[in-house]
Amino acid sequence: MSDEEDIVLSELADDELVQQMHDDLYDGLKEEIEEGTNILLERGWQPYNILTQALVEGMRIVGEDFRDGILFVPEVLLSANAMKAGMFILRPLLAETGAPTLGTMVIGTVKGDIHDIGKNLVGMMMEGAGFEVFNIGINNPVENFLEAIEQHKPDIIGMSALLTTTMPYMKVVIDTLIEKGMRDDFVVLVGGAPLNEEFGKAIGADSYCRDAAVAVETAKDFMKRKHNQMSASA
Ligand code: B1M
Repeated sequence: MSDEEDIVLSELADDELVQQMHDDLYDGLKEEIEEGTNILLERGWQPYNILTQALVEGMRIVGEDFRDGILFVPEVLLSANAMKAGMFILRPLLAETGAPTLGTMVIGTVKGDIHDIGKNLVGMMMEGAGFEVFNIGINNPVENFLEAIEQHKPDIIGMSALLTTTMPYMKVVIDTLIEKGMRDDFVVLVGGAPLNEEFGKAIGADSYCRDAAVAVETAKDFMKRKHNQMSASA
């Protein structure tokens, strides 16, 4: 019997359990992540704290070792899968605010890029804050954004890119909106690990969002301004 099998998650103290969840995420153990997430919920942890302290932090460690060539794509896929299983449990709880709809967002990862964990997290947090979110998935050419805009008439367009090779595609989407005379109809928010504020400005986005919490705050701010402008011109 391995050490892993000896560990009973429910017998661990909170900090040990969180530590163990980092290890389990690293090892891509989906069922253990589900179990750990449920245990922390039963112990009264806030869904947001489980998300940030157990899951996102675990994924940060995975990311470091991926960068350093210690972990490879197949292993990281397992970690991502385990992370998604935890997020799946937390999603309805994060969305359970009962708040009226603050606005509508279409969010997607841009063409050439299949990273979706951060984007999904932003979507979940936006839903939790009271936005209606249409998540159009990964690898989206500009046509997909246009189709979703037509269909959902969003207030906010969110774009995610995790690769230095795909982040320039965000400008393609924004430039297309400009060409079509639609740019000013929406707030465009961008995010993803390789981006920064300067890049966001350079491509003509309204704002770069460092993380999901910043995305929510920024979106709320823009909606507040939009409503103020509308009531001033009424
Ligand atoms: Co890839 N990957 N990956 N990867 N991967 C990175 C991004 C990388 C930094 C790893 C590294 O080398 N350290 C590196 C990019 C290097 C670069 O471009 N400079 C990299 C690479 C190279 C690759 C491949 C090319 C590897 C290969 O095939 N040789 C390949 C590319 C595939 C492709 O997209 N075409 C690849 C593949 C993969 C997997 C499929 C194995 C998997 C993705 C699984 C999935 O997403 N379903 C994967 C993963 C998991 C990662 C790392 C390890 C983790 C990303 C993640 O989920 N982080 C990542 C390393 C890293 O980022 N440190 C890496 C957790 C997530 C919560 O954070 O996504 O940053 P993040 O999202 C944050 C913020 O950025 C922000 O809010 C989120 C929540 O707070 N945010 C937004 C994100 N999107 C936003 C949108 C908004 C607002 C905020 O809109 C309003």
